[in-house]
Amino acid sequence: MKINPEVSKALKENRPVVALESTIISHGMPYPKNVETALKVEEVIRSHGAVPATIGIIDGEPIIGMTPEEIEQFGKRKGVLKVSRRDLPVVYAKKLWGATTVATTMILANQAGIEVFVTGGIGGVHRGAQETFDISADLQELAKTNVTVVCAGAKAILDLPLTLEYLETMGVPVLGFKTEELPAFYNSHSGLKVDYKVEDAKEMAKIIKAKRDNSLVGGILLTNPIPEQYEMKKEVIDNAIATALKKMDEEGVKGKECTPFLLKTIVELTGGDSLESNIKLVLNNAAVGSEVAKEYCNLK
Ligand code: PSU
Ligand code: MN
Repeated sequence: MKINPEVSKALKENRPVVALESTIISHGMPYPKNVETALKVEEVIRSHGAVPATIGIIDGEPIIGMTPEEIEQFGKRKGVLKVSRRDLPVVYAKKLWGATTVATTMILANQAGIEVFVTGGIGGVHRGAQETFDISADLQELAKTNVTVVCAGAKAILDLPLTLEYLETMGVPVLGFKTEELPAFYNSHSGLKVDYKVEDAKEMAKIIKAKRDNSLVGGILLTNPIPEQYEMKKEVIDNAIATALKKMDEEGVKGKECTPFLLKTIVELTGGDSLESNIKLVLNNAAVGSEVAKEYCNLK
């Protein structure tokens, strides 16, 4: 893998590094907002004294800490594959371009020695998974890879109660940053409880350290609610999700296309409002993730 010199220097000196995924750029948001957001997220991380490492695969080589030019390429280039765990060997061998999902970003971050990863939302158990078996590989990865993922919960395109059950079975701690409620991505209320509330970044760092010190293999999910002023109205977003799910069914969209299709359709249906909320929550997660990474370095 190719580790950006700034990133490897920070890792050697025990300074905070925050990993970022690239599927959110290539498949999660439209151009050019995807690139603008990816660069802004990096800026927020820097402003908190941490080093960003956006992760992706170029010509079969994992890149840990992309340049702005590379991020631009992931934002607009056609044919960048959405790469989850099962795709990795093929993408490496065939020397393809691959955008990393939460699962794959965790794998590569872990191999590079980065322990904190910030994104918008994770994949989960899809609605109707009882029949389709559509459960994101992100959940299995959280069970086995030592990376803390900071996100705004999982969005209601998924079955949130089943996602929580799955994570419990897999032994993944699901924590709420200053909240007891699982945030629902576009708004902070899901009506579901997280396992534990975390008071601040320092406490979160202690939890990560306790997991590592006691050889408890696997990730941690830190959910961080979208700031109130950027929330979407529940009925607006619920309607958009319902319409998007119906459209997905009618058009026969399946497998790895589901999440990108739903995200794109919801942006269209809300006239771009959902995209604005999505951007704001990622920036907010970047701030929290950076603080957690900093506190964790202080403990190490
Ligand atoms: N949720 C979002 N935005 C995203 C994704 C999820 O709000 O961009 C992406 C992430 O990369 C996540 C992936 O890992 O979708 C999950 O896809 P799947 O359900 O196919 O595993
Ligand atoms: Mn899936």
